[in-house]
Amino acid sequence: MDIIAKLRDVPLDELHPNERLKVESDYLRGTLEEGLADRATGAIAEADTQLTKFHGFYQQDDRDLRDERRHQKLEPLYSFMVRLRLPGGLVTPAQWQTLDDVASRYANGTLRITTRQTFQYHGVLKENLRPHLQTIHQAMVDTIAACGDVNRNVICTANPHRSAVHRQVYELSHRISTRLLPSTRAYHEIFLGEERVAGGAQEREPERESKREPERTESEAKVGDDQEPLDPQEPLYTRHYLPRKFKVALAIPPENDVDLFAHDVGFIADVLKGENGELQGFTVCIGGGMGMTHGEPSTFPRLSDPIGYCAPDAVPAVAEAIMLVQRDNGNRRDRKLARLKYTVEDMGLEAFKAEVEGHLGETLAPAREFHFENNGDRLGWIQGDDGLWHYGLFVQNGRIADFPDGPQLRTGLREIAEQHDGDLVLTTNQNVIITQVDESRREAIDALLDRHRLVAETSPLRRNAMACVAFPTCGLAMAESERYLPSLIDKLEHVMQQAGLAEDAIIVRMTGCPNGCARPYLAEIGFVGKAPGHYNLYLGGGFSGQRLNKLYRENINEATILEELTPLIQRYAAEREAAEPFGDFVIRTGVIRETTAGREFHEA
Ligand code: SRM
Ligand code: SF4
Repeated sequence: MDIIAKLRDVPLDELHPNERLKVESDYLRGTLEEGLADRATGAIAEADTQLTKFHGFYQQDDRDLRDERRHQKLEPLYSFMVRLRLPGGLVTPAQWQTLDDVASRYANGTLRITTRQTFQYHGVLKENLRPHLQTIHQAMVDTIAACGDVNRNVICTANPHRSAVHRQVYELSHRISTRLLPSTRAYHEIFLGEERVAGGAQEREPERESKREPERTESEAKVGDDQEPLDPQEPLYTRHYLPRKFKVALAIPPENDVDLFAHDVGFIADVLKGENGELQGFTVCIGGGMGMTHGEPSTFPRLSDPIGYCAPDAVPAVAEAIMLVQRDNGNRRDRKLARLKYTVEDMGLEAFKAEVEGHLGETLAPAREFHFENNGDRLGWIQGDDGLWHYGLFVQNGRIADFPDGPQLRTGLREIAEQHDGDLVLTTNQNVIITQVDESRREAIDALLDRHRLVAETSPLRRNAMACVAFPTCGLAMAESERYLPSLIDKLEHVMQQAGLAEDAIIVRMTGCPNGCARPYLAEIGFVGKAPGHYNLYLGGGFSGQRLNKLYRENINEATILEELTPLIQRYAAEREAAEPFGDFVIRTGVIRETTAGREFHEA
């Protein structure tokens, strides 16, 4: 039964309050026009703060200044975080320059690469929102559906220029993203000044899709195209939209840079072995997700399960069918239990799959085997199939800024974008790849990297570490993350060095709360904020993102973290088997029990 039929007789009051907000928002318009015009406050109406997410931005306030401003009887220092929709993370050099300009003109002077392969801006004042969105629109970039209860930025194994298969997979990320966009014109009307037409939904601007987003193919006709739409203004989502966010990833083995199993939907490329490799199809996985709530065992991270296999051309339709099953079956009463992973747990994998196949009108072929080797990025120079070179540049925690006495990342990358005509590609490990460098130009790029100190001597430990944003902008942070992890890594590097492991990699990830934005439950060593200066320590994730970790110590400070980890790292150095990753070692030696299913995550 579809969502409209399902909810016809359910009073909105019985659902989560956000459900009423969506339904009564006039397709995501709310009172945003009025709120933006109100100069008496830096904020917008409370209800509208939920709607802006669907348009790609969040109201925040500077948490470092919260108390001081309260004492001064001032309203919090409101500003907005703006997140781009950038499927596959590709930015042309011209776009890079615009996006960089915007960081100074309308935001806090930095760009932040996110764990979903896009940019975020922080500190955008209300009056700068429209100019910000209008400027990036000129560069063919938008923020539509970057947050909210819709399909989010679609991520894929980085760098379409590496091989023909990478290109095909990248194009699919665009096709999924385009196909699953909401139809409402609210964004265009409110932020870009488009006139509202009767009904409020219309065809998307063709010009915006022609340059970056491949056309829909015949076989991509929408599910139910031949039927009367449930809701003519919002045919796919209806005015109810989804119960919760929805995330899609595509990976090309043996690389699992996207952490394929962490997302609601994952497509694993099946590539025919051979000189040039040929894309055969995709194994389809559903039901991944990271977020949980401390002290609520009904919430847990979960890895996705394979449900079948499909041809490359069928991928967008399969993603849509999965989204429709989630739309109609996801929990709309409790947002903590509303993600697809819980719908899968409630319905059972087979029943969920059967509904997907019902939408598709055909059964999925059996899932095929796949093999992942790592979930990091390939940093430094690598050569693509066409002979061009690509440079993977490490960006600590994704923050592109000019650091005093450190790398001049903004200036350096800006200069590269000005002088080089290849694309720049963001990765889901918060790094950037300078692509399509001809052999003859490598020296020039190396010189720029050197001049701006972009390539510091970093340990494998640091290069494989990742932190979420947390303080001062994230309203949900319980502890520091991006601002703290580098100094903890300094200390852990020392421990690694003392143990003779200076050249070894262990996947370390930190988040400021249990929501899991840096996918910490996949780390070999995961830190999850509990309170200021205190973290839960998780151990035993897989080196290729294939296994969840488990709680080892709760609510510990830095001194205890080092006390706990030092002997374990020393023991790892002394007792590990050849090429045994740290996560496997702690399980083999009984330090921690293996987590084999998300619902068992909390079991000791
Ligand atoms: Fe996230 C909420 C930052 C990737 C799970 N996330 C937030 C918010 C918007 C806080 C809020 O709701 O007020 C954070 C804004 C912080 C700030 O100041 O910028 C935030 N999430 C991020 C980013 C920027 C982390 C980063 O350091 O890169 C990532 C942006 C991704 C993007 O470009 O779209 C980010 N968030 C993730 C991921 C990783 C992923 O998707 O691969 C996850 C775990 C995967 C998953 O979804 O299960 C993730 N974020 C969450 C959750 C928990 C969701 C859940 O259903 O369990 C929240 C809280 C919520 O939605 O209620 C959240
Ligand atoms: Fe904020 Fe928590 Fe996400 Fe970190 S994990 S960015 S603290 S919501």
